[in-house]
Amino acid sequence: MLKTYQYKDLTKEQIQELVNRNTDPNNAIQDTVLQIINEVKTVGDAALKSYAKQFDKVDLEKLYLGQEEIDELASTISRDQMRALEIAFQNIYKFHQTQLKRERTVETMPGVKCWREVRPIEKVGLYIPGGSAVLPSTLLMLGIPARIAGCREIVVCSPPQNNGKINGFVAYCLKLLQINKIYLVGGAQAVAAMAYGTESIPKVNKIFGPGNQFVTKAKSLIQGLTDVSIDMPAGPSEVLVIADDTCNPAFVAADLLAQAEHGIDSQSILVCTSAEIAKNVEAEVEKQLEVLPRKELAEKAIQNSYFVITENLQEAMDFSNLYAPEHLILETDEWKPLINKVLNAGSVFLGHLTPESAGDYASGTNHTLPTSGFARSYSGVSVDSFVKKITFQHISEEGLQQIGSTVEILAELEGLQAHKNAVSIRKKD
Ligand code: HSO
Ligand code: ZN
Repeated sequence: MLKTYQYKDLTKEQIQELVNRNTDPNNAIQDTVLQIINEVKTVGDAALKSYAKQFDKVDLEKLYLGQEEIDELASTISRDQMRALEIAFQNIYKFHQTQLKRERTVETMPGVKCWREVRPIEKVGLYIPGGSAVLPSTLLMLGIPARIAGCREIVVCSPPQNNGKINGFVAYCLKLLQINKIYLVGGAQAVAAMAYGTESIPKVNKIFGPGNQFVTKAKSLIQGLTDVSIDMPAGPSEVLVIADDTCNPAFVAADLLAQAEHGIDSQSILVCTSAEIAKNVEAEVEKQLEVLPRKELAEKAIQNSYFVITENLQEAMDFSNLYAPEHLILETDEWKPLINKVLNAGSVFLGHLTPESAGDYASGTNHTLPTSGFARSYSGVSVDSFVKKITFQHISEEGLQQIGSTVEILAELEGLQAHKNAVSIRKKD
């Protein structure tokens, strides 16, 4: 069922093809999304209501739920579920809290002091998907670093259920985050609304969150069209597992399927140093797949996935670094020496007892990560994503003496006389 390649038989071009995962090569989605963006920009709330009718099959009188409605929905979930969300909240909070560090002031020359100060991005927009699976965990992964950063306004958009509400788990997460409003808007129209602002929905400075291909396309388009930035281009979710003969094939199969059940365009790659183990993993995949409620989705994603057999772990790492996976799981006893060899990956899971699911929900790390090869150049979401770092400097009299002639000479060689004067006039004073 699964395509299997021998690493040593692959040419450079074939490897390139295997690691390439552009899901919209012909920009097929772009036209629709541009139309939606334009409609929201010009018509505002009325356009959002008509999209809710068209896509979410619901007539909305108002485009948000307030504190009372959120409280009521949150109270419908069980004690155990509340407790699990609270533990996840605490662990994610603990891990992210350490990311806010004050840097020291550097005196580059006597009297020339430079430093950076951290300031929150004032208004942020969080998109919480609600398509084939509602992901309250994503609200925690975005809301917690936004709170720690100190963002003044946190706008949350999520598509409404067809009763015009949101699910109780999302509502409970809003309460944990002390956010008292949620906008009932999904898809590309939510991104457009937060980028331009409408009568109901505030315009923000930066938009975060995963979504389907329409949401992702809208995020990259508004980045070019407006002054609003985005967290990262994020495509369908993916995992790459590296396994050797110390692995438990049933664990490996479970991890591949956990990824596959996200959606038909997800990818689960196994890079294995033993063809025999790979066969066992494949048998386990088939067995475990049979009883999954989301079997149909997972099966399609598995068809879109493949195995690579390598001679050793070094080759496996070489392939992984070329692929640059969103999630990398190292299911080998030898995971420690591999850490330094990881060059491109969003988030890494070490050893046999560290499933990706732990990081998806509750261990503390963020699950909003670069996909589609963007792990070559982007980091996952963290508190850093919600702040700016502003540089400051102060030059004293001594400092001006120290640095003055250097600046004057450099200004002169660039032919910028006014730059030189800005120093000379002070030196004379
Ligand atoms: N694996 C997804 C996150 C997620 N999984 C949410 C379950 N819920 C992207 O990292
Ligand atoms: Zn997941």
